[in-house]
Amino acid sequence: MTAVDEPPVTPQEPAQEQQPERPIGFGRMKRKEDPRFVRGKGRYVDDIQLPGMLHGAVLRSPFAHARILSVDTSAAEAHPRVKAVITGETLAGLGLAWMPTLSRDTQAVLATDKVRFQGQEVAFVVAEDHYAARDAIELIDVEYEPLDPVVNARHALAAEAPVIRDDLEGRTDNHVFDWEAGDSAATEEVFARADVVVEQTMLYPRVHPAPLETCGAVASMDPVDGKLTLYSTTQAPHAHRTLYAMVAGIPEHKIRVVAPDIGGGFGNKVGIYPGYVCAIVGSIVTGRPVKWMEDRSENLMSTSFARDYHMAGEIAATREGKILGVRVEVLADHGAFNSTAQPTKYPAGFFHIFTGSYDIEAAHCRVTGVYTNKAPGGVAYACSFRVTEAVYLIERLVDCLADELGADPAELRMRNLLRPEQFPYENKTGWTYDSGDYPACLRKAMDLVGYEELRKEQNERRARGELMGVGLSFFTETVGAGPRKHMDILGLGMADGCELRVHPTGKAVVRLSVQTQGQGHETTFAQIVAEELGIPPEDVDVVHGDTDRTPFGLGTYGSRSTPVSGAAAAVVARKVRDKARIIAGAMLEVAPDDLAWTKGRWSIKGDPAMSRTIQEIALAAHGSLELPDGVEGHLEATTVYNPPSMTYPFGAYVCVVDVDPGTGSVKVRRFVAVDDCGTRINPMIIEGQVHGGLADGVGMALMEIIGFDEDGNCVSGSFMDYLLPTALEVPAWELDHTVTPSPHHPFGAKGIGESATVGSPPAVVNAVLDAIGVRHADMPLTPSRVWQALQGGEVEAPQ
Ligand code: MCN
Ligand code: CUN
Repeated sequence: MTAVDEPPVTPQEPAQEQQPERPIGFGRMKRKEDPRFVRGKGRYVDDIQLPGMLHGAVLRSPFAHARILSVDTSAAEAHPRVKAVITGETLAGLGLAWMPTLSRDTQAVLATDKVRFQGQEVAFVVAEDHYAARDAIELIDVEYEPLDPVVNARHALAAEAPVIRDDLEGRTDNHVFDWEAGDSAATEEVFARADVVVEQTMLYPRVHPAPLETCGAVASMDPVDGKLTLYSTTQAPHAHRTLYAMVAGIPEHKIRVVAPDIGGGFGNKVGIYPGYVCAIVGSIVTGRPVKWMEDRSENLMSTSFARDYHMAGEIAATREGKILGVRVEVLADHGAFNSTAQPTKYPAGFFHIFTGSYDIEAAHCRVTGVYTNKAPGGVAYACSFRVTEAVYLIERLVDCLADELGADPAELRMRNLLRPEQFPYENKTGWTYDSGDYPACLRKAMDLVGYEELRKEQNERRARGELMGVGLSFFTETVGAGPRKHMDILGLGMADGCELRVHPTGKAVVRLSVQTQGQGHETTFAQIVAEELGIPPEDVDVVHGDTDRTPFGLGTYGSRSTPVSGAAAAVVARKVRDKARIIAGAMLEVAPDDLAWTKGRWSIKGDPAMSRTIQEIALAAHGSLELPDGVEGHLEATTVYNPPSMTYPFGAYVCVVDVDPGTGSVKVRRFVAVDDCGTRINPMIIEGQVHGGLADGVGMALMEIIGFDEDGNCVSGSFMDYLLPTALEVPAWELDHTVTPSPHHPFGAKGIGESATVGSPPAVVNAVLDAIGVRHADMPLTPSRVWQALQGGEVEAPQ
C-alpha cells in the first residue's frame, strides 16, 4: 500500500490543480478498511453473538392514529420460548415510557395512551430466538379505537384537525415551532422595487436514507458490576451514551456504547430509536444480552425520514437579471414527534443558507413546524441539516427566474454568483462563507460538459420533436458544526476530542470521537496524522466507535468529521510534533529553537545531517534520556477541537437528460460534477463520496418518495415501492474539482460527505423540466408525473 499521489487514472481526474496535492499522507491511497470488507469479514451489529443472548422484536401499530384501549400480553407470555414482554405500562413503571428527542420534544418509547403513526412501537417481546420473538408479537392482543389521522401538513394546521400530541399539556393544535431568519423589512423593500418577481411553491417530498444495514442493537447489562454495554448502529456513540445516562439514570461511566462496522448511516443512525431503549430494558429485566434488529419495512416505516418540506418561494430581480431578494415560507412536516437532529438553536437546521451562492441584497425565511400522523425523525439523508432543501429551493427559483426572463440559466447564475474577492462573505441571514471561487468552478463544469454545444444540440433535437434537457445547479453547503458556543445538541457542545499516542517503536494510534459508516475514516484519519508526523499511514491505527476507547465528541453527521475531528487530528499531531522537537533538542544537545522540521524529522538548522526521526524520538521519549525540566516522558497528546466556524464546500453540477415523450421516462445521459471541498485528503475516497451522493440525487429527483394514503398507511414500506437507483439508472459520472482551502481549518479542508446529495437533485429536476418545457413539477419526476406534465395538466401533488 502506498500513499503517493498517483497520476490521474480516469479521464475525469484532471491533470492540473489549482493547488498541487500533497505527496505523502494525503493521496489516493487504497482504503485500509477494505481488506476486511471485500472478504466479508466486516463485523456489524447483527454479527455480534454473546453467550446467552436473547432476541427482541417490536410490535407496531397498524393504525396511523388510534387510542389504545387495552393490551393483553398473556398469550405471548405463555409462549414457551418467550422470556419477557415489555409494554408501555411496564416502561411507565420504570419512568421510561417517554424519552427526550434530540429536538427537546418527547417521544413514546412504547405507546401507552395513543398510537400516532403507522408502525409506532407498542410492545417488545424478548425470546430465545428471533423467530419466536416474531411469532410472539402476533400473540399480543391490542384493542384500538381508531381516530382520524392527519398526514397532510397543511391540513394539520386547520382548526378542525385532530390534536395529535394531546400528551403535551395544554396542547390544542399541531403546531411545533416557528422560526425565521433574515430581514423581512429589507426583503419587502427590494421586492417592492424589483422589475420581476417569480413565485413558486414546491415540495421536497419525504424520502428515506435507506442504509443497506437497518438499525439495531445488542444490549448487555452485566448484573454483577452493573455495566451496560450497548453495541448499536449509531453515528454518535458518545452523545448516545450521555443520553442513555440521563434518561435511564445509569451512571455514565457504567455505560459503554460501541458502534462496530456500520453498513451505511446517511443520517438514519443519528437519533435514538425506541428499539435501542427496549433492548436495554430487555437486558435489564432478563439479566441476559438482548439483540434487536429491525427489518427493511420497519426501517422504512418507522425510522428517521428526511425532508417533507413544503416551500413557497419568491425571487425578485431586475429586468437585466440581477437577483435582488429571496423569501420563502416553509411548512415543515415533522411527523408525530419532533425528533429531528440538529443544533438546538436551529429548529430548521441550516435552512438559512437558502440565499445559496448568490450576491443577494435581502432575504427572509419563515419556517413553521407541524405534527402529522407520520413517522418522526427528519433531517437525515445526507442533508447537512436542511441545506438540501435550501439548495433545492434557490436552484429551482433561479431556473424559474431564467424561464420568466427568457435568460440562459448558466448565464443568469454566472452573473449573480459571489465573486472571489467577496470572501469571507456574510450572507443575508448572518452566516459567513469562508472561501470560494464560484465563477471558476461553474466555468469548469460548463467547459467539461461542453455547455454551448449541448444547447445547440438541444435546439436541433427540439426541431425534430425530441426532448433533451440540460439542468444546472450551483450549491454552497455549510458543514462542520460547531463552534460549541453556538451549537449544541441537548446541551452537549459541538466540539470533538482527539488523542494521539506514538509507541516506543514509532507506530501510532489515534483515537477519534467520530465514527465511520463507510466514509473511510480508518484511512483518511491515518493519512492526516501521517502527513503531520511524516510517518507512513500504515503505521497509524485509527480507533473509533467505542466510548471506552475514545475521547468524547459529538459524532459523524453534517459532514463534520473532516472539518472538526480531522482538524483535531491535525492539531493533536502538531502537539506531538512540538513535543518531539523538545526531545530531539535534548537528544542533539541543542535548543529546540535551533531545530527545523522536515517531514518526519527534526534537524539542526543549517546542518540537516544532524537530525532525529519521529521514530528515534519516540524511542528516546520512552527511554532513559534526560529530559528538560517540566517535560514528561512518552510521546502523546490530547486535544479538544472547537471549530471557529463552519466550512463552506461548494460545487457546480450539470445534468443532461433525454425524456421519452411517449412514456415520460427520463434517461440521465450525462452528469458533470465539479466539487470544491478545500484541501483534499484522499481523492479516491472523495470521488466515492461524490458518486454515492449523485446517485442519491438521481434517486430523489426521479424515484424516491415515502408516501401515505388518506388513512395514514405508509405506502412505501418495501424496496418494491420505495425505489432506489441502481447502476442502470445512473450514468458514468464525470467528475472534476477545484481546490479553495478553508482559511480557518488547520490544513484547509472542508467536508464532502453530503455535497453531491445536496447539490444534485435540482440539477436533475432542472434538466427534466428544461426538456419538457414546464416551469415546475414536484419530485419525484416519475414517468407518470412527467407524462402528466407533458399533457399540460396539473401534476398531482405527492402526499
Ligand atoms: N475527505 C477528504 N478530503 C476532504 C474532505 C473529506 O478526503 N477535503 C474524506 C474524509 O476524510 C472522509 C470522507 O471524505 O473519509 C467524508 O468526509 P466528511 O465530508 O468529513 O464527512 P463525514 O466523514 O463526517 O461523513 C458524514 C457524511 C454524512 S453526514 C452522510 S449523511 C453520509 C456521507 O458522509 N453518510 C455516508 N457519506 C457516506 N458514505 C458512506 N459510504 N456511508 C454513509 O453512511
Ligand atoms: Cu443529515 S444526514 Mo448526515 O448529516 O448523517
